Amino acid sequence: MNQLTLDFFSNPHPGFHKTVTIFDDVLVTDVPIVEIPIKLDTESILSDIITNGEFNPHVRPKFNFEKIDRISNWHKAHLYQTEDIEQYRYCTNLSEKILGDEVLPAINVDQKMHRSFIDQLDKIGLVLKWCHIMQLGPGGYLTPHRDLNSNQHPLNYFWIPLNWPEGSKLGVYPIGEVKINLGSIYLLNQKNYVHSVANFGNQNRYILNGMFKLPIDQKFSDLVRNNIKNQYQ
Ligand SMILES: O=C(O)CCC(=O)C(=O)O
Ligand SMILES: [Fe+2]
Repeated sequence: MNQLTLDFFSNPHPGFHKTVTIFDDVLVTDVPIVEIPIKLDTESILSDIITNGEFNPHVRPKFNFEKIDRISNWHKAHLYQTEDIEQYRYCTNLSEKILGDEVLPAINVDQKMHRSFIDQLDKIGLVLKWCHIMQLGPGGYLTPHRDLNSNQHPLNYFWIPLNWPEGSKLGVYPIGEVKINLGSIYLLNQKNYVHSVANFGNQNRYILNGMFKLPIDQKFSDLVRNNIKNQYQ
């Protein structure tokens, strides 16, 4: 584990004390993370994916200007990709395309795979735009970072734990370590708040992350609003 990540998880955080304005377009609301408890069957999602998914290690643990690795023991598989997403970000043939310095693994646009997750989302009126599964192995970590991007809906980014073996951690500044409940969807404002994950245990940890197609269903939007109120007001 690198020192920055160790410090992030061992030092106290100040807590989030700002007054929150909840917008009508609820995913524009600027809070660090919101838990949406909805009782997803994570076991069936995980077993479905583990049998179908093909994991690729991240090719660049460190960028040229950095002195320390930002990533360790972190692997990903593309799970779902709608055709309307910017094609340039991904490639269909690993050896063919290189974007910047990063080689991105093949995408799977087969919507028949991974039915468990897609069907469960369907029941609550949600449709995927894209989705990855992330495997974080023993000793793995992502150094505290923000994911700078042009997403106008900072809460349109889901992070869903599929298992949570002992020693797994998610931290978001300024809240600190997040208590994880399997079955919940976490909307993570990865754009505006520094966050980090680590695996201090000895088993693989799996999460799904991605974006929903907008606009989201009215019922889900109300659910998000209520949970922001409960968690921040
Ligand atoms: O938990 C993970 O594997 C990824 C966490 C993260 O940094 C992100 O989703 O932006
Ligand atoms: Fe991130």
